[in-house]
Amino acid sequence: MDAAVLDRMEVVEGDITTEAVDAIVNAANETLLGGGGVDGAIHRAAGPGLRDECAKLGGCLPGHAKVTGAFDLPARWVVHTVGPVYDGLPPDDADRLLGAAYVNALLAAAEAGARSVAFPAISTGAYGFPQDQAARVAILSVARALEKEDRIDTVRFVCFSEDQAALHRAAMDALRKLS
Ligand code: AR6
Repeated sequence: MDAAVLDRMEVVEGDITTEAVDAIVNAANETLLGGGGVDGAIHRAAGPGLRDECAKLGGCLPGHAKVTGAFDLPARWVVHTVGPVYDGLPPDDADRLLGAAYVNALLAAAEAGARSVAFPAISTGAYGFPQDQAARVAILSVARALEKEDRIDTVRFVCFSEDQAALHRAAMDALRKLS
């Protein structure tokens, strides 16, 4: 791992709907028609135009990502991805699908023209992914993707609690020690 990659990643605690980055990532469901958690918060803050655009996308499979405008949000784009539902999956499959959600969201953002991207902790709410395991997958998969993706300058992990932020920082520290 190239340590310079970690300098392009930061962890903050906050509400992702207020992030003035180029693209925010939404932890959506396969319908892309809205829901609770961060998905609900993003749709409420973006306004009804977001649901109208999402309705034209034909849904999204777990691990994949689709881009829309951001309407009333401060960001320019919303990248909708779908994480895995943790229960019932072998842990390796869950990790692989969660990693794919992060990487494909990052690539979709880069493809749209974003240079800064903010992620919530995908799958760690309604989809039941253990917080520590999800933080390790998030940090490792994004770091590996950034090594190959120079269109993205910065990735911000917007955590919704102090504990979640601490787990993401610990995962960053563990990677830094390996680099
Ligand atoms: N900013 C940042 N993080 C947030 C915010 C916010 N405003 N609100 C919640 N979180 P979840 P999932 C955190 O359940 O597990 C939806 O109904 C939250 O604390 O939003 O991927 C979708 O429609 C948690 O750590 O997403 C799907 O049906 C994290 O965001 C389903 O939930 C993710 O929790 C997706 O489940």
